Amino acid sequence: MPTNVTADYKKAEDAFRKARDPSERLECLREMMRTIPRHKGTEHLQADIKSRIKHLTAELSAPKKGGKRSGPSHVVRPDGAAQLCLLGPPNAGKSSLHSRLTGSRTEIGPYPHTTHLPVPGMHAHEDIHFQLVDLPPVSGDFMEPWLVATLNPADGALLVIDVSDPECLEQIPAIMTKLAEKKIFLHGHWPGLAAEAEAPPGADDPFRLDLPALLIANKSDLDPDPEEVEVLEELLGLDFPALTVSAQTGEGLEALGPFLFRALEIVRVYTKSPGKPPDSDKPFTVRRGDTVLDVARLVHRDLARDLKFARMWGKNVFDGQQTGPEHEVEDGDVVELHL
Ligand SMILES: Nc1nc2c(ncn2[C@@H]2O[C@H](COP(=O)(O)OP(=O)(O)O)[C@@H](O)[C@H]2O)c(=O)[nH]1
Ligand SMILES: [Mg+2]
Repeated sequence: MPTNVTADYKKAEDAFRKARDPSERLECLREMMRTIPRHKGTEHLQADIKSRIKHLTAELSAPKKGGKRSGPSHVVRPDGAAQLCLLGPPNAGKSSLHSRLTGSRTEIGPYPHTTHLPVPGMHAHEDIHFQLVDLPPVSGDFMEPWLVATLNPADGALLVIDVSDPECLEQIPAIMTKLAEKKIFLHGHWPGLAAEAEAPPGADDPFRLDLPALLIANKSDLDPDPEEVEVLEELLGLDFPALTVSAQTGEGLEALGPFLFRALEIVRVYTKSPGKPPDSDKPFTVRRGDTVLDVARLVHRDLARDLKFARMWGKNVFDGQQTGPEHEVEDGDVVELHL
């Protein structure tokens, strides 16, 4: 990134990095375009911003089919505790996994390229859900141009391979190269398992996307060697955490929810109204390090603005303890917000 940009531009860029909602991201891009200093050193960046505005605008104004669809077609609004995208070569079993894990009816076929659009679905883990997005395959030859916009809001990637197919040794590096051409980089550094893999380099480029990835070695029913995935990772030089599963038999799939919960450091918080029992069936989810104020923001924007203090019940507080907005929440905390 050019160094001689203004404070206003930097502010817009920071907001862009943090924004997850597609329309919010578009707003930020417009602000970046408005505030970027116009000189030779920023020409590349200006062009990049312009093309992203164009694409995102097109996505957000996608035509409504039969008057039913109201959102964008290729950008899936994040929902649940986290959003994970299924990446991988054709026929690896992405759609089969998606269908088994979320109960979706995404198209499954013994021939490649059955899936044409992102398909969201919710995977239940205890009392929360993870949003899994089924995607068309990526290969060395082809990647849907809109995939970049789709991957942007994701919290992580599930890289699915067919362990019984030796071709995955060529497919994985080809996929990584294809993604890198679009500034998308997969790494094994999940926040909750930070010590186990190398961290991605701190990026200056606002459009670079570093996504933590979990390798899903699918079709274990066809290749029952439990060491296979370790051998593959060794050969590929990958340090991603891995799960060996079978979408067909269901073997290994029960480990996904607990993995995501731990790796993404999900924290569940239950809200309550004064004098009433907590809403124990539907927690709000934040991440380790997040505060009472972050919870308030999820409940309602205005609430965050007017929040004075909270009363809390949980592991690190005594029953009914009064805490400030900056108090860090723990998994299982009950919070009563006071304005
Ligand atoms: N034996 C076996 N076959 C599978 C498994 N998962 C998927 N398949 C088959 O592999 C083919 C491709 O599956 P699909 O889910 O469409 O793959 P995608 O292209 O990655 O979405 C289909 O014929 C599936 O029935 C598995 O775990 N074991
Ligand atoms: Mg598919």
